[in-house]
Amino acid sequence: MTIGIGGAGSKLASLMDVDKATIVNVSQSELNKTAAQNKILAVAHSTRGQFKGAGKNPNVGKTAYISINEEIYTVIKGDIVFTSTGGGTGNGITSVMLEKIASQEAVQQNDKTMFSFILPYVNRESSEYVENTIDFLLGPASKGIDSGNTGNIMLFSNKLKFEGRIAEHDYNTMIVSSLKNFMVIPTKGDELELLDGHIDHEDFGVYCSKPYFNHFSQFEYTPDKPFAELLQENFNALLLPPEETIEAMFLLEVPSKDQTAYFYNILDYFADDDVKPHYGVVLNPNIEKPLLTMSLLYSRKPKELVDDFKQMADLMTRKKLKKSINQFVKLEERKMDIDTEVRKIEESSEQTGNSVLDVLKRLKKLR
Ligand SMILES: Nc1nc2c(ncn2[C@@H]2O[C@H](COP(=O)(O)OP(=O)(O)OP(=O)(O)O)[C@@H](O)[C@H]2O)c(=O)[nH]1
Ligand SMILES: [Mg+2]
Repeated sequence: MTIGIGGAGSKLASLMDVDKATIVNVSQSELNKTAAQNKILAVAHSTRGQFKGAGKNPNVGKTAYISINEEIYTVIKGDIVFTSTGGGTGNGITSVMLEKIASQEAVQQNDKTMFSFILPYVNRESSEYVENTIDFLLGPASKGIDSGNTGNIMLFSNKLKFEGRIAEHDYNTMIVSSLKNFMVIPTKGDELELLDGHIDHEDFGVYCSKPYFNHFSQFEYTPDKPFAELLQENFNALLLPPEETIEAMFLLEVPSKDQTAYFYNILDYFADDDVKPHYGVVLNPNIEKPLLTMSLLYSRKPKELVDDFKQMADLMTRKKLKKSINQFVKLEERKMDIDTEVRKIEESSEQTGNSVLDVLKRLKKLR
């Protein structure tokens, strides 16, 4: 079963699993818009109508979590949760959920939940989405991962959506098909003639229950190119690029049995880093060229990602600060150079180790 929380999460869950998806929102009208088997309304404020969203405020989602705590916690066990990290509903509800998961002593392998996060594209999306994302990644997401109690985490990004000017529904379809290509690995192992290795449902379940980031992609395999190059060229543009691989899994489908031995090339590539992938090679007479479905697990914290987000957030804050100084200070009288003022604040924040963003928050220049 698939669970979608908030606007983006619900649309993706519904596409992934139209027959059995559960969607959660604080807004009845948003719930009405998306088809799903099971709909859960989280109550944010008892006195307010249930037709508004969280208005990009994760605290609304966090408060609303209490109303669905028991129900949702049972529903997500062993399943996949989709949520964006930028909005208020998905971020807020999932934050509390992750804190709760992190506080458990140990979660059994079968009960581990996989998470698909949809990250905003910094260059085009609002600063609230970006700030919420930074808080989410550094806080509850990190806690959840560090506890070892989550399953795989998929970091989808809206970068390609904006850069490629792709319509929302089409982009969601791309995300879902790419995830399905990975999830179908053990079923293909059942249905197609096995030529070497094997990934059964149990192996696959164990792999998915590991608390690491999962980067998967699917591409034509050719022995003509070094595998390192081929893999690099075929990273999944819907996901953030992976860091150093600690575990891997692949399914190689070949149209002809004499291509079976290709898989040794892939094992050789990983052996350099002492990674021994789980693999299966199957005969698929319906394809023309060998097809590889590859998954890489990596554990490093997405620090670069957060740094990226922070840099952009600081840049936006600098712009806001310029605007606000322009508004409130009579430049003619004080002959103040805005750039110097901004720099001063930046320098003082560097000395104290705080970002411009933090300093401004303290100065109440921001929300
Ligand atoms: N890929 C994709 N991203 C989406 C979609 N809908 C919203 N987003 C992104 O998700 C973020 C906004 O989060 P939503 O899921 O709309 O927000 P929410 O969780 O419902 O929270 P509130 O609306 O604030 O109550 C932004 O980064 C949007 O670009 C979608 O259908 N597909
Ligand atoms: Mg919403």
